[in-house]
Amino acid sequence: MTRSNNHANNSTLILTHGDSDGVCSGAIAKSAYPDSDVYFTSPMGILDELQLADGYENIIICDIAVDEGKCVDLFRRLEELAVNSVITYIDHHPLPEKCINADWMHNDLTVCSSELTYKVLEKRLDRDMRRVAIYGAIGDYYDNTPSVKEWLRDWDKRSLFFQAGTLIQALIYSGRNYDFKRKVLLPLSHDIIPTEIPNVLKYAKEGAILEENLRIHVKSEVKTLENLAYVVDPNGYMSKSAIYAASYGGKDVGLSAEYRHKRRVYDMSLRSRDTVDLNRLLRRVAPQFGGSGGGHASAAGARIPKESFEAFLREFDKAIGEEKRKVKVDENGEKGR
Ligand SMILES: [Mn+2]
Repeated sequence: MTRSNNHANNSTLILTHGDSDGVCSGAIAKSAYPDSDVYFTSPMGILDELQLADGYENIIICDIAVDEGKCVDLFRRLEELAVNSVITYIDHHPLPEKCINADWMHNDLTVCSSELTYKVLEKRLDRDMRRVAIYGAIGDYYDNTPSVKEWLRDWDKRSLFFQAGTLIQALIYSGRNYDFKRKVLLPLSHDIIPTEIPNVLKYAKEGAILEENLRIHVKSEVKTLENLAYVVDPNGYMSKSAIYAASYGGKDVGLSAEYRHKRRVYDMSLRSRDTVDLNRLLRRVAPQFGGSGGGHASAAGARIPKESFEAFLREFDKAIGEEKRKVKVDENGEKGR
């Protein structure tokens, strides 16, 4: 993260994630608290950011997963800050078991962080900011929730999807260009349509070309196991490669893996198009191979040491098969009743 000024006169601090759901959550929070400083951070960086949080009346954190290894220190620091500040922690990632739900924690696994941010801060928001929440929902694949479906009826969804897709593609293309993200977040907090924000259309177009080349590459390079389709070193967006691996491999789960020479590990991104809960499976299987993994049910990530990569793929493939059989048995049981 980059912090240009040690906080000036603003009374609110907003810390959010740099992906599209995070940018939209941050924009909604900034719309509710215009006199705020906004910074982008991550589950690994959040504790460092909070070192500089003293003196703010309000501290709002959006879309930052609570890391298993850091949660005790993180909760201790937030309780310390809560003596003098109002803390609002808005997130939709699973909470580590050892961290109990504090009263400043708004955690809901069933909706995206943008939807949750809108709902938590609704009293201070213009109703039209729902549109920004929908952009964030689409960005995180959480646009099938009851509220988002209802909110969508207020808009021409063709135009809204054009704006959302353009915004999301541009933000993905911008990668770690946090300066650009900040320049998007501010107009978004005023509900300016993405196509009117400088460079958004240009970046979206560049991103679309990269994605198209990637799609064609994955189409020819995809490999399949029984339940899993995967691509290694696709040299492009990891999550999109996982999606195209699943579709061209004709499997319910797609995986893209990239070798990291320095650490001698494979970093991977996974997508499920089925009922398979990737978060649960990865948390169980990855540690068996000296790695780690988790995330959401339908979108997750993992890191596995180089020497166990092949064995991990085979075991994970088997685990998906078992999971699917279990789901089938449950469904049949239901019908039988
Ligand atoms: Mn999110």
